[in-house]
Formats: sequence, C-alpha cells, structure tokens
Amino acid sequence: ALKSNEQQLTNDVKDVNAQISRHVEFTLSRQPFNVDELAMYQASALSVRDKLVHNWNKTQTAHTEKKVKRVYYFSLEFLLGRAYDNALLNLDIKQSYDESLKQLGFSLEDVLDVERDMGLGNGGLGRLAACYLDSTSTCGIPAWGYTLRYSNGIFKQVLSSKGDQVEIPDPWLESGNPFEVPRLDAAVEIKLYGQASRGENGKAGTWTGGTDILAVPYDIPIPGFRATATNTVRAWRSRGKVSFDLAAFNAGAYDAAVREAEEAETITRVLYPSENHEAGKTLRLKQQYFWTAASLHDICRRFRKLREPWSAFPDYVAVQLNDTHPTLAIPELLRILVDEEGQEWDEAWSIVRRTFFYTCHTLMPEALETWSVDLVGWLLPRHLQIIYDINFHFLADVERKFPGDRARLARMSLIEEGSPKRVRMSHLAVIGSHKVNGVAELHSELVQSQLFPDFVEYLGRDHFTNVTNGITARRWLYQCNPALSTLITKALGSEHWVTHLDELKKLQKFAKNEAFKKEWAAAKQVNRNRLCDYIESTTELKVNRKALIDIQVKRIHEYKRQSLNILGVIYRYLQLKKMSPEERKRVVPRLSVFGGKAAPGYYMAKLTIRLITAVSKVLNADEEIREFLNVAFLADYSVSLAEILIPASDISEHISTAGTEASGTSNMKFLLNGGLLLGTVDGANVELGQAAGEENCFFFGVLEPDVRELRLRHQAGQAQYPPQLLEVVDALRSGQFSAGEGDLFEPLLSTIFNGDFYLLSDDFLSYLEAQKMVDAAFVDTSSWVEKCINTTACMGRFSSDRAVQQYAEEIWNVEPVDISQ
Ligand code: 26V
Repeated sequence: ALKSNEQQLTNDVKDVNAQISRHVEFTLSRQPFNVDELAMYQASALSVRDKLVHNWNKTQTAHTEKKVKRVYYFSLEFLLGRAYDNALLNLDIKQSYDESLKQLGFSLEDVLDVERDMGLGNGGLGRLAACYLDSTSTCGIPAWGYTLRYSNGIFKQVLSSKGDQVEIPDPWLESGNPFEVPRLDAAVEIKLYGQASRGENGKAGTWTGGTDILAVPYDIPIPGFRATATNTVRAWRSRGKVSFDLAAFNAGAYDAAVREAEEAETITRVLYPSENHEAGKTLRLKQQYFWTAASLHDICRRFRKLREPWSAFPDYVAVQLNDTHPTLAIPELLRILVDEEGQEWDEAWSIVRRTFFYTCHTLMPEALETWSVDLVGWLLPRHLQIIYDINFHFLADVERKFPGDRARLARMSLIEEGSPKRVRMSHLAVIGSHKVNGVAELHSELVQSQLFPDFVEYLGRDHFTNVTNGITARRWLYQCNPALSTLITKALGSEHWVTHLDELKKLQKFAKNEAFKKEWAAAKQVNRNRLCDYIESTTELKVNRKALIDIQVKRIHEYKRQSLNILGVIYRYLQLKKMSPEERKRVVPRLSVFGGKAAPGYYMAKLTIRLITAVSKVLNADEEIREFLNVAFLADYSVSLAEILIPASDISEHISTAGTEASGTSNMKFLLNGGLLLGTVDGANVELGQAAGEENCFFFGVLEPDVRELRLRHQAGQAQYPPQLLEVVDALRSGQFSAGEGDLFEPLLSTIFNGDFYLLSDDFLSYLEAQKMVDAAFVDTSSWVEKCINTTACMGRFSSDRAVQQYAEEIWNVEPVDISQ
C-alpha cells in the first residue's frame, strides 16, 4: 500500500539540501552543473511545496472527516503577490533554507527575487481577498477561495521617455508556477448559449444546446502562520472541450479545427485591468458565469457526498460574494436546485438566501454593475428567465408591503427600464443574500443611506451590517519589515503578536523610552535606505536620505486625488523658489513618492501620471531645489513593490474626497509599519484616527455631510478658488512643467474649474495647512517617534484575523477547526 513520505520532509539543512537536489535531478531533470538561479528557485520552491502539500492534505482530510461547515470566498481577484518567502516564514524554515542555499552556492535573497508576483488583481479588493485567506488558515477557519487563473495578470506598467504610462502584458506563468497543483481529474463542463424553457408553475425548466467549455482547477495552498491548517485558492482555467474538431481537421481546415478551443481558452486569458468602472464587455460576463458555475458545481459535488437533504445545504456552505462580480451564482444555484435537483421554487429560493452573503466595496455609481438583458439572454437564456422569475416574486412582495408605490417598484426592480433594459446586479445580490456588509463604518452607513435605502426599509436594518477591512500582519509587518518586527519581538518578549495583533498595545509603555525610540528610528532608517537604494537603482534620481518620505501609492483615480498631492508639491516648489538660500536651510527636506497604475482607458488618470512625471523631471533637474524637494514616480506598483515602500514611509497620503473611498487598506499597512497618516475623514481613516488618537494623525478636508452642498455650489458657479491654488494653476498654464506646452494639462485643470466634482479647490488650503503641521511635527524627532510607536501600538483591530473572525461569527456561522486531533 502507499505510505506517507513524512520522514522525507525534515528541515535539517542537510536534508533540505537533499530535497532540493532531488527536485533538480528528477523534477527539473537537470545536471547539477547546469543550475542557474531560476532552476534553483524552481527546485527549492518545489521542496517547500512538498511541505505545504503535507499540511494541506491533513487539513482537507480533517475537514472532510469532521463534516465541517466551510466558507467559500468568491472573488474575481486574488492579489497574492509572491508565495515563497511567505511560506518559509509561516513554516518557520527560513533559516534552514538560507543556510542550505548558501551551501549549494546561492543566496536566498536573490533566489526569492526570481519569483514573479501573482498579479491576479487590480488593487484593494483583490489584496483583501488574499489577506482574508491568509487569516482563515492562521485562525483555523475552513475556507476556499474561488477565482480565475488568468494567464495574464494585471499589466506591467512602464513609463515612456515622455513620462506616460505604457502597458506591457504580464504572462506570469511563462516559467511555470511551483506553487500551484493542477487537478485535471476535477475538471467540470460549463455551458454557454443554447435554448431554455420554463417549467410549469415553479417546476423544473430546461437548458439545452449551446457550447460546452471545460473548467480545469489549479489549486494554490495558503499556509497559516506556524499552523498545520492550509486552505486553498482554487483558480479555474478555461479549455476547449475537445482540443480540436476532428472532422474539420481531417478535411484539412486546420485553423477552423482549433478555433473553438481557442475561443474557449480566451475566457481566462486576461484579467480586466480596470477598477471602479463598468466595462460592460461580453467576455467579462462570460468570465463571471464560467467562474461561478464551475465553483458551485464543485461545492454541490462536495455537498452531495454528505448525503444530506438540500435543505441542509446552508448548514455546510457559506458563500461570500466579493462585490457584485459573482452575483450570477444566485440564479445559478437556483437553477441547479430547481432544474437539476427537483426542488420547489420557494424552498430553493430559501436555500439560496441562506447560503449567500454580499460585500459591497464601492459607492461610485459607475462601478455598480448592470448587464444588458439582451446580452444575458443570449449567453445565459435560462438564467435570464430565472432572474425575471425572482423579480416577479420580489416585486409582488414589495407591492404587498408598500401598496400602490409605483416609483418604489421601479427603483427597486432587478431590471432597469430603458433601452437597452439592464439587470441590476447589486439589487440581485442584496435580495439573494442573507446579509450585506460594507467595509468600514462610514462606508456601511453610506451603503444603507445612499445606495440601498429602499432595501433597508424593505428587508430591515439587520439585513445590513459592517465589517471593517483588515490586513494580515504576517505579510504586512513580519515579512516586509524584519527590522521593526525584530525590535517588536525583542520588546514584547515573543512572536505572539504576529497572531494576536492586539498585543502591540504593550508597545505604548516604550513610547517614552529613549533607548527604544533610538532603536525604532534606526529600524525606520534601515527601511528608508532600502527604498532609497531601490529608487536610485530604478530611476535617475539621487535622493536625500534625511528627507521626510511622503508616499501615495494606490490606483490612479480622480476620487483618490493624486492631483491634489501633486498640486501641493508644485506649491511647495514655488515657495522654495522664492526663498533665500538661508531660508531654505530651515525647510524640512521632502521626498514625495508616487506609484500606481491607471486603467488603460482612463484618460484623466493617465494625464495625472504624466503630470506627476513632468513635475518630477523639473524638480529633480533644479540644482537649487533638489536637495530640499524630490519627486519620484515609481513604475509598476505591485505587492512586491509595496513591501519595499510601506515600511519606509514617514507619512502616507489617503486623501480621497470625503465619502468616496469605501475603506482603503494600505492606510492600515502604513500605520502598522510606524508611518503617520495624512488623510481626509473618509473610509477606514476615520477608525484609524479613533484608534491611533487624532493627535497622532494629520486630518484635513471637508466632511462627508457637506459634500452635496459644496457640489451644488460649484454647479451654480458660486465657488471660491484660493489664491494659492490659482498660483499653481498659473505656473502650470505657463508651460513651466511641460516644456512650454502650456495647455498640456488643461483637461485636468478644467475639471477643477468646471464643477470640481472631487472638491480639490475646497480642500486645497486645509491640505496645505496639514502639510505644514507635518513639517512642524517632523522637526521634533523625539515626539515624532513617540507618535509612530503609539500609532503602531493601536493597529491591533485592523488585523484581518479580527475581520475573518467577525465574518465567521456574525455572518457565516462557521467555526474554527483544530487540525491536530
Ligand atoms: C469593479 C469593476 C467594474 C467593472 C470593470 C472591472 C471592475 C473591477 C473591480 C471593481 C470593483 C471596484 C471596487 C473596489 O475595488 N473597491 C475597493 O475595495 C477595497 C477593499 O474593500 C477598499 O479598501 C477600497 O476603498 C475600495 O475602493
């Protein structure tokens, strides 16, 4: 019989050497003299995977034997970044590998650098999914992530010589991925197109004809920190059902023979690179259905093995919908229950509503998904019937509760009337779920008052709740910031804080300890130097290493207001120019760092990048000024680059117009790493300020309740523009930052003078004031460091462990499982 190979997994250096050599010889089929860094990465990573697989199998066996309830996190994006270093740390084997690679003639650091990021996401929403899976494993919560295995992740960003964004494809799988396991045996068939018929009075309907596509799962292990529990991200790849059409092939029509397979494979060929903007593309809808149908197929197969009645489905299955992207799962589960499993409509609808939970991640109207009825009917004819049937029952019920209120019916309907008619995915997600949550306290309030007020009245307040986002301290402190982590562990006496982040509170008693403060500042300097080295090796800049490092990194979007930041930089520059050399010496030197991608079709975002790079060129060439003010735009912001940037900040900027940023999560990461917050009263900034103490943050800007009124004032042409802003605008219009081309940035400037939807002019002065306070505070190093320590000490509640435990208890009703017994 087959036996476990556990004894081959020990972590003594000589055993690790042998494990790696075995993979070099037998998996890679290479000769020992022919091993380059890539081969060493692959062989050593595969040896790490072996150890993960061992824990992984134990976990899955325990979950199956104990018949536990599992949570399934449906997310079109999982921004996992790199896996190798994370696995080494979580398994506590980094030292063995460091020593082993040394003995084999390599440096672990260089080998880790070979790995490409898993860039299967755009930004906050995808990285949140990755943090949450990390926490489910660490906390022992049985969980699966379900997503798509895009062969091209988020594009690589490079800058043209003019300073414009250029997008390059990211074929990240080109040299293989040692951290995934293909499960060819678990492939499923997914249908598209075809014909549908309704059953009589709520009985089974049919869906026939159409095209069948194969969904092949690739599994990625997600290890817990120092824990056996290892959950899974299952990523589906689309394939043609037969690799080609044999009849066509035999008739000599070779290209026609492979066309259908090619078309099928296109579904998972690329991640949509836009955020907060509805693309409305057929391929995106195909992705959404392909993914949710394959995932539900998997979940139902697992459930059937339990031999329980379908009414028990929600006792074993909780599905979290990460935004509206997976909403088709709702009609798909209804279809399975009614058409395939013979359940009555009412019973099936009740099962559906106890299974799903929906997280809303935005307030932007343009990011709320709707799909044209014609497109849905063509691609998914049976699902369109089911959506209409849900709507029929739903509107009848609304009519019973609010008789005669036609306007309300029109507002709430799943179908938006118009030409073309459209399906409102968020309405379907709200009524098809057991609970709806926003991602920060302020956001959850606005979800109820601005997005779904009718649904709050209809379904009751309890249908809506808040779970403030969180981040994993494993990647976002322990892994990315060894200098500070070591100091914290030394001060607190153990690594317990890594899984119990509230323990950071105990750092408060060191906040006035001069020796500790020195060490804290030294750790920060290590991280600042690492970033400065990176900047000097990737740009033409020579940076002042004593400068205050001010960072804004996130997707480029008008509502996030990178433009406010860069206009502030220009203002600072103009003031420096007016000063005498003596006066300048009293100014706090500043390094302003920007990073972030613009959606390829987002003109204003791309122009913002051009503005930042243009300003950077002028400032950095100005010999009088450059020791006092530098601007760096770092290309290709990614998880790996964030790991270098976040530990190095003195302040970071989170300056969205009040009421536009749902939460933000990098704000939490920066503060956890001992940087201070410069921000508006928006998203999770509010709670970060409450936790850290407002005396330790720099807040500015108008408040959310005033935004409406201010926008109306702009529309009425009654707005005031501060002279400081006009001074900056004049400089830009003079062509000073665009080689004399005075109208280059006019489209950006004109949004400020035409409606100023994001209220730049209203916030400009208070932004400059806040920056002045930053400078003043930074001069007093001792009290600055104290603020930093006290801030880090208060970040416990922003742990994703807290967030997933809250989901598990208050929403999913899923319990942690002890794998060891
Ligand atoms: C929407 C769309 C619309 C169609 C085209 C592709 C696409 C891709 C993503 C999205 C979702 C946008 C919502 C989003 O990313 N929200 C962010 O979620 C973070 C995690 O909760 C939160 O911290 C950010 O504030 C929020 O902007």
